[in-house]
Amino acid sequence: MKLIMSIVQREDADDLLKALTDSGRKATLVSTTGGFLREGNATICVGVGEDEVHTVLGLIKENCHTRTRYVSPLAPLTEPSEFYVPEPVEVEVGGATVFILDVERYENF
Ligand code: 2BA
Repeated sequence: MKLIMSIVQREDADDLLKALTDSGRKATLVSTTGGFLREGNATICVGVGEDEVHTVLGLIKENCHTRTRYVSPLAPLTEPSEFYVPEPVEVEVGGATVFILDVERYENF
């Protein structure tokens, strides 16, 4: 068995959860925050058999989209802050960051 942990944007989480549950799979949504942007994102955990990994990855790809965010960098410590005009930096986020872990044991009481 594998645990698929998929970090996705909040905007895509509902569609992905619906696709997973419509396909008869169980899923858990955990509200998370990205370390770089410090924006809310969503981590969706799905426990599946090894033969289902490919299908679940397909659902993730179909439902999670790449988006552009603009981040204002912090003033560098070496420059006096009154002369520093931050230029927003373009950052491309997503579709999804996926970790696939081996499950040693699974119980569902
Ligand atoms: P964040 O950490 O908020 O990162 C959002 C986006 O900012 C990233 O998109 C990436 O394009 C950019 N980014 C991240 N760190 C950067 C850095 N040090 N310098 C420049 N740009 C940077 P994604 O790569 O699609 O990641 C989306 C979210 O997935 C991340 O949100 C984080 O929550 C998670 N994530 C990505 N890679 C991860 C990893 N190796 N381990 C744990 N979580 C990860």
